[in-house]
Amino acid sequence: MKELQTLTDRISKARRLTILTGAGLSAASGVPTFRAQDGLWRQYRPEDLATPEAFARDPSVVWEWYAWRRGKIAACKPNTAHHVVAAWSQMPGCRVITQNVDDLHVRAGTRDLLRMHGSIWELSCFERCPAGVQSWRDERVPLPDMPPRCPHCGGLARPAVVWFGESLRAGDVEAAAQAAACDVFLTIGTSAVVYPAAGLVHEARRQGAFTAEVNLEETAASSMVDLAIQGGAEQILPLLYSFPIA
Ligand code: BV8
Repeated sequence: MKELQTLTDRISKARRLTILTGAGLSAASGVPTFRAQDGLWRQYRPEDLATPEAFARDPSVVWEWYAWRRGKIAACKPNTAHHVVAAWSQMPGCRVITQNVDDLHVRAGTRDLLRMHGSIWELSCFERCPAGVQSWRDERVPLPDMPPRCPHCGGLARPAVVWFGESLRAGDVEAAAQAAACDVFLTIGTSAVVYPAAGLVHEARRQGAFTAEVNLEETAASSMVDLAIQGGAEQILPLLYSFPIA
């Protein structure tokens, strides 16, 4: 396929390569995506559970959902797409930005990963007590006490993820915007509907980057990128990866 060769060349020649990933990157590992049918948990839409309002209303049901996802993710391992992204991340000038909270990129050894929406393996204090604002890592599955408590103030602990209606960490938005200034911007496995992440490919294009998308299907970004390749990331990425030219 000519497109594959074009993109392989662009990536291997890029001095500044920026990669944005979404739930589709982890689909082949068995992690449910948000929009696919199996994305629904019971009858809830993710947007209904991943909000501070939902947590304040019923922290137990929201924690049950995160515990269910932690259980699923704990049984998964990075797939070939994660390993190719990890290899690219070793290249000078490469930035990897993910919307995923599963940390499979971390487990694949991705260098300098920007986790825009946080990590499902980190908790923080919902009451925002001074010591509990800084998140702490807890990978225990199952979590011994549900809902978990803040070890500092005994108040409710929450998943240290960015919920809908919550602003991202200031530094992360900044870093993501800087990473959009690149030669090649590659968006992989995201439906491109959640902002500010979905705005990055537009920003990259505005700054003159060659923009490309790998996704199983058409997305909100497909019509505006220079090159859209339809297929599974776990199949396509190994074809795009050429050992770095010394
Ligand atoms: C904010 C963490 C300031 C939690 C997540 C501008 C316009 C419109 C709305 C807004 C806007 N600005 C802000 C908003 C509101 C909102 C938003 O964007 N709403 C959307 C729904 C319209 N944004 C926010 O609230 C953000 N905060 O802006 O703060 C502010 C506040 C209020 C008002 C104004 C400004 C915070 C957003 C972060 C929310 N947290 N996750 C958790 O995980 O529990 S978002 C979460 O959903 C994920 O992290 C991810 O970002 C998103 C899911 O999207 P994808 O990853 O793309 O997954 P999806 O399932 O949708 O698609 C999978 C894709 O993969 C599909 O295309 C499929 O075809 C493809 N695929 C499947 N298998 C494969 C594959 N591709 C390749 N290979 C395969 N094998």
